[in-house]
Amino acid sequence: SAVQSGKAATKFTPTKEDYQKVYNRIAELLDEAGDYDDGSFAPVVLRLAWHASGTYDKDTGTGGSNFATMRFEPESLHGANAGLHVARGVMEKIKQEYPWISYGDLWTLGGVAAVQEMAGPKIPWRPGRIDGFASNATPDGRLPDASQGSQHVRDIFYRMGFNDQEIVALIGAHALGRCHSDRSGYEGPWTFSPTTFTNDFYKLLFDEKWVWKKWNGPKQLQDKNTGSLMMLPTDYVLTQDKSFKKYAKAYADDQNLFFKDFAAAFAKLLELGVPPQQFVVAEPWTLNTLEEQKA
Ligand code: ZEM
Repeated sequence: SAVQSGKAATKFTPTKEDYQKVYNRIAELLDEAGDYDDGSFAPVVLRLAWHASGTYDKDTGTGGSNFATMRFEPESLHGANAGLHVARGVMEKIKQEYPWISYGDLWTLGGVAAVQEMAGPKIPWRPGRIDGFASNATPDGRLPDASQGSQHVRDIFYRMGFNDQEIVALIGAHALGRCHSDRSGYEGPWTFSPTTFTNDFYKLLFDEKWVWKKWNGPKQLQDKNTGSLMMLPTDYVLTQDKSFKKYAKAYADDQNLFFKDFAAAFAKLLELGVPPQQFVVAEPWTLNTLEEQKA
């Protein structure tokens, strides 16, 4: 062995194929959700990738996906992260099988697999994040508050370095998953197909009539027609703010444009806070879906 011979052990250098293996294992586990929500862990795993990255502050260079600090308290207990223990638990199984991958790479790769396996666009991705410490965590309050208006949404996303077009594209992820009253306080899904990536979020925003839900919970909207869909106040802002509305309409009218713009903005989100020299390749990779790998 390396120890007996006195030589340093050779460090395992994973290749693109190794990351594809991890991707594949994530993709399998996303589907093994049984009765959980709509039968898939993909939406909550996508939300983990977003919350791990969305703490970034461009002025101080703090936060972002590099150190995976949500593993530690108090960040794991921040109100915005309620429920994400489910996603971290799924990811932990993968970490046990592939211990060489960093948590930051694993969680962001989870976001990539979630989008792609739910029939979304290809998300360019590359490894290089390192595991940090609790001391690398950012204070509470960096993620958006759904009860607020357009000024708050801009403050939060401009801090990460996004523009209005990218903000609107990113929030289109609300085609997926649902709100849980025991997590955020809000309740219900945004679309009728919460495990398929579509531009339905924007279509519904404009096509349905939205009314305030009459209940004891936080202020949220429901579709007048069926009452079974929801919008957060920050979602509705995309139809009220002139600049946001322009992009939201464009995405409602053009699915391909949404897919293209979402892929670019989400790939950018996943790299926030990672020093460029840490990435092991200059050009991000495109990993294949399970479907594409079927002979
Ligand atoms: Zn969300 N999001 N989000 N989001 N989000 C929830 C759920 C999901 C906001 C927000 O407060 C909430 C982005 C932007 C913003 C997803 C992805 C992305 C929930 C419900 C809330 C309250 C949580 C719960 O109760 O479980 C706000 C205010 C946002 C911006 C203004 C961006 C950007 C996302 C990805 C790119 C996803 C996939 C979910 C569904 C999670 C699940 O468990 O089903």
